[in-house]
Amino acid sequence: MACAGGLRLTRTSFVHEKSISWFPGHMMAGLREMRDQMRTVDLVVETRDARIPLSSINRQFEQIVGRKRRVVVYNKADLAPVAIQDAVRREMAMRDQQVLFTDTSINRSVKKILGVASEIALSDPVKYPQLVVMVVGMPNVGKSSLINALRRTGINRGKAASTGAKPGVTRALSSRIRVLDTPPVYLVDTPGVMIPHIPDPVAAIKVALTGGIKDNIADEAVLADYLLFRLNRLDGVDYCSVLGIDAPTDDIGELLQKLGRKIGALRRGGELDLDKATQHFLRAFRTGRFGRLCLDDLDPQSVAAHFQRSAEDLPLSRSQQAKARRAAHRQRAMDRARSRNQD
Ligand SMILES: Nc1nc2c(ncn2[C@@H]2O[C@H](COP(=O)(O)OP(=O)(O)O)[C@@H](O)[C@H]2O)c(=O)[nH]1
Ligand SMILES: [Mg+2]
Repeated sequence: MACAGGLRLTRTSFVHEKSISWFPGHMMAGLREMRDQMRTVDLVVETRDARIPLSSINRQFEQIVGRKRRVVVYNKADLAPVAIQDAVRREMAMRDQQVLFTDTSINRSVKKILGVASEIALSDPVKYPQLVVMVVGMPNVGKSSLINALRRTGINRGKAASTGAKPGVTRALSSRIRVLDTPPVYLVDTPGVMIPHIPDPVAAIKVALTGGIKDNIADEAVLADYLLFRLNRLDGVDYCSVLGIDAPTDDIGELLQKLGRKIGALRRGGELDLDKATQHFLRAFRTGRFGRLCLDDLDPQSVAAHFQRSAEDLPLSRSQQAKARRAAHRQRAMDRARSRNQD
């Protein structure tokens, strides 16, 4: 139970049918370019979000990476419970994935990646006069921050890749960025790539909650509703104290009313601004104010079910890709119309 006060949970499951699609042209182009450049790459760093160890896996990278060496980096480890690390390591090792956990603000944690890269480079200096590492992952997992952190740690140099709190900051592959002198290691930054169609709508909600999907594409009311559902099922999360409300609830309408009053979110005329309350609630989660949280279930059955489901979701055919592109095009047109109306 989340807060003191004996909340009786009214919901036992979260049902949401509609998945979120966000696959703009720069992702398609980025994916193509990654595939083209893969020939010259020696190691792939596949970056995921430690708060959603399963939902931040994008199977499209499997096809691109092929048999190249890969290390999986779970970034933003500072926002996820330390206790999940063993389970994630174990489950991924069963699937032949070597896993590291990082927080880009801590040199010691990113240094482990340089360790893996140097080991490969030093194992065969003739084959690897310089080692090229490509950093891939979903939007906003921290790829560019990781590259900057590696450069800071490896050669004590400043930022080379631009970063941002919103997804979609990096839109094209970067040129090679030096991160280590001996042995010489270079990194390539890439744009974040979403799964064109996420088969599980709740997984899409989790990606959006952790900031992987552009704001106006996901329905924030649904994100907030799921967040509350999840918080109520996590032990030891006292969201009432964090938000300054008196009692827990399983009703998102009630929570937003209370929160809106608490933070004084009012429209002109005195009416409660529930959109503002929603954004406040989502921001509290995204900035880690509810403590370290993981949104995926990591017991062996749930992990197996996740991999099973994504294996059944076959790669997109050409016509599906075209459909995803058209959907993204329509979405952009709608976004433009919406922002014109707001002006
Ligand atoms: N808490 C936390 N935030 C991070 C970490 N790494 C990156 N970020 C933040 O996540 C956001 C996205 O980072 P960015 O590097 O642009 O992600 P990219 O889209 O994958 O290149 C930025 O606001 C970063 O400051 C981390 O290890 N911990
Ligand atoms: Mg980036």
